[in-house]
Amino acid sequence: MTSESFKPIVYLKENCPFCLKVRLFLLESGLASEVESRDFAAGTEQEEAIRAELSPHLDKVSFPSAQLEPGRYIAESDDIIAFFAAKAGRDPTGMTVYRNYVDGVFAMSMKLWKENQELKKAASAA
Ligand SMILES: N[C@@H](CCC(=O)N[C@@H](CS)C(=O)NCC(=O)O)C(=O)O
Repeated sequence: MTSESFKPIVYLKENCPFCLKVRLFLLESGLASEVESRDFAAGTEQEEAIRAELSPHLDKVSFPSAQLEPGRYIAESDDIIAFFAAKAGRDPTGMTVYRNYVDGVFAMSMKLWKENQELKKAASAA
């Protein structure tokens, strides 16, 4: 397959907050139809197959991941979004739904997760 005919692929885990960030960006930017989305649920055969595909190309498999060009894989939600935004000349900070999610529910869930980790650490040290 040539780079010209290649459709970029995103690998998205169901219910993953980082994957939802990428999903929202692709939908709101209108780029969803230009990207193939390989969605999977945790603990399925699909997940195993996707991990087997990604692991030779990434230092550490995490989701979301993407194959931007044939054989060029990355795995960081912000890097994936930055790639597609630059390619399409779109500014994610101007997208209402995306920004509301990133600054609202997503930021809050990250904050609560960190607080929870710290509390667990403090509780186990006490
Ligand atoms: N900084 C990463 C974090 C991604 C992340 O932690 N994703 C979780 C799923 S929600 C993950 O891949 N966990 C490890 C795994 O499933 O193997 C990003 O923004 O993409």
